[in-house]
Amino acid sequence: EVRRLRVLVDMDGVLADFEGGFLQKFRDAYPEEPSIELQDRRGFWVSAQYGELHPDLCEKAISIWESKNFFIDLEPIPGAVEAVKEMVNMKDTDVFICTSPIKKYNYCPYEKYAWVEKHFGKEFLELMVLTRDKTLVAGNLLIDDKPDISGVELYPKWEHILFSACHNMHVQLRPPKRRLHSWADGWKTLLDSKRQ
Ligand code: BVP
Repeated sequence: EVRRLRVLVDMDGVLADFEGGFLQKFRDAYPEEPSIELQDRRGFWVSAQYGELHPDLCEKAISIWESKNFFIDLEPIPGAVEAVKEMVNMKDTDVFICTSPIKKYNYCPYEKYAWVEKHFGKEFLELMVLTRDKTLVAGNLLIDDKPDISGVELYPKWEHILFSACHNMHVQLRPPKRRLHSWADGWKTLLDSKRQ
């Protein structure tokens, strides 16, 4: 008898380059406004840090990811597509793509599906889990760039692995919390550490 390993993989910041796509489209839309270099990003919420720069910039930032084609145009994170394609073919391994859509639903949920079809193929649409509360989803691992993941379930089934991103580089992890530094980091070893 083999216990299968279930891996939940986040989309924005882990598969799709939300930060890079945002910065490029923000600068194109608001060339006269100041912006934040990726190396200077701090905190998960882009809108919060832009709002600290100037109060008007919070809603200008939000207007970027609420626009049509923002999510579909995101570039893949280096190595992500190759890694996840390999992961789904691994023995005794189930993979799901677990992502929180924004509340303005006009484009985001549709474009998240379209993005997965574009970069992975139709079969991967089967793996999509869209939820605003990831604590409800049961899995052994959740690979996600958001440092604090909470919801109504106080004891989520998964171990959260923090995927490194520009905004979380300086976050000090509370042991025994672990990081995956990139898709070139040892993700197979990480998976093996959870198998029994
Ligand atoms: O769809 C993304 C964009 C949005 O939150 C979602 C994060 O999803 P997960 O990566 O957790 O699955 N988002 C929203 C804001 C501000 C809203 Br006001 C933000 O600053 N950053 C951000 O990613």
